[in-house]
Amino acid sequence: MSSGPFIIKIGGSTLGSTDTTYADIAALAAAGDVPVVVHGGGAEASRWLEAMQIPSRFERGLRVTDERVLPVVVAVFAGLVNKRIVAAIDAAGGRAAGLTGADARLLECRLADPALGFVGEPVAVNAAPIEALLAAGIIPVIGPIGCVPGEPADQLVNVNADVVAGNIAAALGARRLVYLTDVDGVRDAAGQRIPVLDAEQARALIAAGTISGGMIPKVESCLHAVSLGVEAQIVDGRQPGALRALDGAGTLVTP
Ligand code: X2W
Repeated sequence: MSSGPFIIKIGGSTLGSTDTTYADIAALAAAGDVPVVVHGGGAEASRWLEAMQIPSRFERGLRVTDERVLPVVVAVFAGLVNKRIVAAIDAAGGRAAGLTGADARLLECRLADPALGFVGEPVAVNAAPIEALLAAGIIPVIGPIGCVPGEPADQLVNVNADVVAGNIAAALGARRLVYLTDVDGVRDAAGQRIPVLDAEQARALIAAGTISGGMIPKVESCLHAVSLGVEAQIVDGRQPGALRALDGAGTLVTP
């Protein structure tokens, strides 16, 4: 098992609810558990796009990001959502600072698929900005924007936040990766929560369509991380104290 940081992914649909996530993150940092936060904000982006009369379209859980969508998702993820989380952790007694994958080329990407537009698929993680913040005792809060290196400027791209979290956990040699989401874990075909899910069973459930939509990138990112020795778990972030009661909660993914 790795001994590195604790990656906590906060999903858009659990953002802004009255849970205890931010206080728990501040407490983890105070206890020396080295939290690194990765956030989404897909629901918030969809609200802003709707207000601007730009329709949202997803393929296999990924937002089709054309030249009208891109500036909105950059503004919402790197700006509004990121700063709200930083402010909430600060108010809970932690010290947090925001980054995205475009800062110091933290997350270098290539274009995932021409049909998806400006959607990035990570190819490299440059962990230096995260390590610099951690060395200063600051909690990094990372938004799901990546960069495709180029001239005259790197191309900003939209990256699924679950994929960002998995790649950062793998690159940092994280101890633990927890996805806080708005369901109580991965469900089987009968709708029952699966407490422990191994790679073979996960792949079969994806192939059968039982694991679908936004759960696919979560489970695939967990499988990637666990293959590198990270402990990965998907839990219900709406529960107060979710980060303090991880044993037996949600779905633990195993190799
Ligand atoms: C996502 C990034 C945000 C995200 C999007 O635009 O919705 C892609 O799909 P949640 O809250 O974790 O769903 N990007 C490419 O993943 O947010």
